[in-house]
Amino acid sequence: MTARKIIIDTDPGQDDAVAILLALSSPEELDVLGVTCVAGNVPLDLTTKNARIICELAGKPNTLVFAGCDRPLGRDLVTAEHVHGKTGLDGPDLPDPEMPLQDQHAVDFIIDTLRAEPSGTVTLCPLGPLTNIATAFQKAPDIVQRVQQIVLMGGAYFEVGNITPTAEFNIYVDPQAAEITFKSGVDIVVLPLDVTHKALVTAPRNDAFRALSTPVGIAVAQMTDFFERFDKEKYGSAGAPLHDPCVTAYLLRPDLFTGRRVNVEIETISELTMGMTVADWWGVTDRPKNALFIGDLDADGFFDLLTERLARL
Ligand SMILES: [Ca+2]
Repeated sequence: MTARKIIIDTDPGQDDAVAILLALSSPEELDVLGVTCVAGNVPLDLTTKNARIICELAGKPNTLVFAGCDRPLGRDLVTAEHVHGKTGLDGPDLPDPEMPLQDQHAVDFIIDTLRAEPSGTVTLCPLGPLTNIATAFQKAPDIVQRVQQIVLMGGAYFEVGNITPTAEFNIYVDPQAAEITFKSGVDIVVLPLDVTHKALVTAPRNDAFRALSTPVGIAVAQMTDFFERFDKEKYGSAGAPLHDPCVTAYLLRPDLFTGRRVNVEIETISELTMGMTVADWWGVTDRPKNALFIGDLDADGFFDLLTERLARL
């Protein structure tokens, strides 16, 4: 089996960090061609720094990390320090990165890679606002049909919103980019809040990370400890939802997830519901089905996979 080629597009973020660690721990299955950073949870200068901190934590300093778009296509940047802390990676005390940021712009890396690799062999894995992806599609429309699949964290339907009453953060930050992506015709798998809110880091699950007693295991436990404070106050839930690692876990073990092929449209006009992912879960329209919208996962299987793989780093 050859490893599946992926580009991780990300705004780290503690949960992005765990998603990246899971990918880098699984080289037999996933070939991380590059990590492209975008402004989102925190501004771009911090997401590019955090991505490199995580690659070094994973012992993979040769990973290619690129800086992308520093603001959404048509709106002011909204960030989420209230969730992720001032640095975006609050929790563990990790050293500043020594590995370089690549000179090339993330959008050009995405374009060049999709043109250079055989058509249909590169999967895009967005974990933040979709600005880099949409910009690449607009700048080089020829690459759209070359994308194997987009597997993204974003949106919500039954769980509605986490940044507004109706919108999930990644989609809300750049709804125009989300609309371009969802209308692109690429095969899309969506990991929305409906499933990520079932991937909860309970105390025993976090103890399992800590018990790895490795720098990675301890850092992940510290990150989720920090992240958890916000969610427990807000939702009273049993622990922090690990949103972005659902994307990597889906690539490794799609059998852990269930969903439904539906039409998903993005609200880009109404300020009241801006960035809402309008998913036709019940099939009440004849709009074309453009996404596999995931609704459930085997949470124990997910955490077993995560713990087993993180132990490899
Ligand atoms: Ca993210």
